[in-house]
Amino acid sequence: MTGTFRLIGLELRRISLPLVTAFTTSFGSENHRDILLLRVELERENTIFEGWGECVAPNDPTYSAEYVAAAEMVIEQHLFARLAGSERIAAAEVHRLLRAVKGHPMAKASLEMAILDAELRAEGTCLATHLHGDQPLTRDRIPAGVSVGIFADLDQLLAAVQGYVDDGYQRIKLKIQPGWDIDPVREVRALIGPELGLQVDANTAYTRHDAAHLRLLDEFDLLLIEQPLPEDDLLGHRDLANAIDTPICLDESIISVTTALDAIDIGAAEIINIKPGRVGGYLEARRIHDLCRDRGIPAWCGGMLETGIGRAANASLASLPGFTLPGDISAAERFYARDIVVAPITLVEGNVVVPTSPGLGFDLDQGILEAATRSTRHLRSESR
Ligand code: OSB
Ligand code: MG
Repeated sequence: MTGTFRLIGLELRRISLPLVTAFTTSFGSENHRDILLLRVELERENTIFEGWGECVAPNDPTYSAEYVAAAEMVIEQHLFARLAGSERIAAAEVHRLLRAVKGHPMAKASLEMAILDAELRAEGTCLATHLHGDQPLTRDRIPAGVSVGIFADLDQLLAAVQGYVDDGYQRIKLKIQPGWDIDPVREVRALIGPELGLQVDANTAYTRHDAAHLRLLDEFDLLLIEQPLPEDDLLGHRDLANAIDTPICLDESIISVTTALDAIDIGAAEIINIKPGRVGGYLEARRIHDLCRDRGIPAWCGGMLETGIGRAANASLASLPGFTLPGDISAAERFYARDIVVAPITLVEGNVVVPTSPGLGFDLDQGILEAATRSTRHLRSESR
């Protein structure tokens, strides 16, 4: 990356998008998303470069402590000034520049993302190429997986799963919780047959005392069980990994390359779900990818109901070779009737095409974006 950028402006834009169907997990249900988008303006030699980022912080603090209103506030009150005050800015520096502020990885990731988008657009490089570094790109498409929420009854679940199978998804992930686990998994396995990849995600809904119950899942040949126990219970996950055959995959517990290393070392993470927002950005996500690859730990790219901005970036990240399992990378229409980008991600024979255009790999549909916008705020660097 050549030249020196300065961060001179930031737009904080809140949009509202309805979900095509309510999405229910063990921690709650939502039927619309209130999303924070960022637009940065970087200046280099009197030219302005624009970049967009998406903050994946959800409406409520129920997946982790972060939520959209707090993310907007911490960016405005604490994060922006630390970047705007820097003589030169680069996406690769954002993690370090923001380290003094504890937590808020999703807010930090969205800033890094917007700056990365601007840099890559300025250089004419796509995110997949950038993330690969010296390594050659080995795939231009990645297998699509879908995350299926909890339903009021089994018939509705089976109808939804059948629809996704018909769409061509290559693996199905079912959300589970106590009272919605063994039977739904049995029925779905019977519906989809023995070949299609099937996995479950508990979003921390079980306890250390549930090992005997979770062992009942072993007969369904699942790819993995994701985050059965609370995020701080690494030893509980290790013990569970020893008690059941289904591989343990961590999501919420993995907040950095350090936690990933510890979880792998003690045997708490047999597989890792890598989500850029949860770990503070795409660059930390790549470091965790590299670690998993070096340690022979299967990894896959998670999702947070992203719009076309984050969905394009995730598809680019997921093209790295260490993502050996299908991710939660679905067509935009799985969540949104009308995405905010010009060419929403679709499925091509059960795959998602890796974006190749400069930046994160999307173009915004300005009309849709304006119609979805609920508020905008502008911050400017004080030295300008
Ligand atoms: O735990 O993976 C999760 C969505 C929101 C918050 C947490 C999770 C999820 C999903 C959906 O499972 C993933 C997606 O398809 O975007
Ligand atoms: Mg999860």
